[in-house]
Amino acid sequence: MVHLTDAEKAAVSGLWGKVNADQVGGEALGRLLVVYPWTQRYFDNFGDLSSASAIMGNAKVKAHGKKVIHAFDDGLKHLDNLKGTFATLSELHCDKLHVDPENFRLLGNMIVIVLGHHLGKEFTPAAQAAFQKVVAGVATALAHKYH
Ligand code: HEG
Repeated sequence: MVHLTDAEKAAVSGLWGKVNADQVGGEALGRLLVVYPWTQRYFDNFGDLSSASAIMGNAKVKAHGKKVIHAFDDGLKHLDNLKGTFATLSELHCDKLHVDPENFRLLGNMIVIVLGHHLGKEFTPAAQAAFQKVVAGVATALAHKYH
């Protein structure tokens, strides 16, 4: 459960509207695969992941990042019911994909880093704090069915 103040909710949706979400998704997933290379094990059908530039330019990484960020975007619209919103995806990642839930936290932090990069000065400490709550809430919701 995440508790954002009204001001935090406004900051999150306002800033989210200023970024290219598809691009944020691709870059965040790409950075995850670069910085934590063991996460590549889940994407062995993605082709060339042999270097940072190969990963960041990989069309399958971009396409999958887009898919992931669309689900994340849906979560932003349901901040008061993240568990319900991610119930099916949690089951999929746990039962079928066997993704270690720690990776949800790692990806969430990558999303924050990419937002900081895209938004520059507008990504104030208060805005970052609000987004950290969101990514933590999404990670917890995705991990929910693991217990
Ligand atoms: Mg996951 C599939 C969302 C983190 C590995 N992920 C998917 C799909 C969605 C999604 C919407 C497609 C589901 C479908 O086809 O029905 N993923 C999603 C979110 C987040 C996340 C919202 C976190 C914010 N995923 C995540 C992480 C990993 C991972 C951290 C692994 C490190 N996801 C993964 C894999 C697939 C999906 C391996 C299947 C890819 C495929 O073969 O198409």
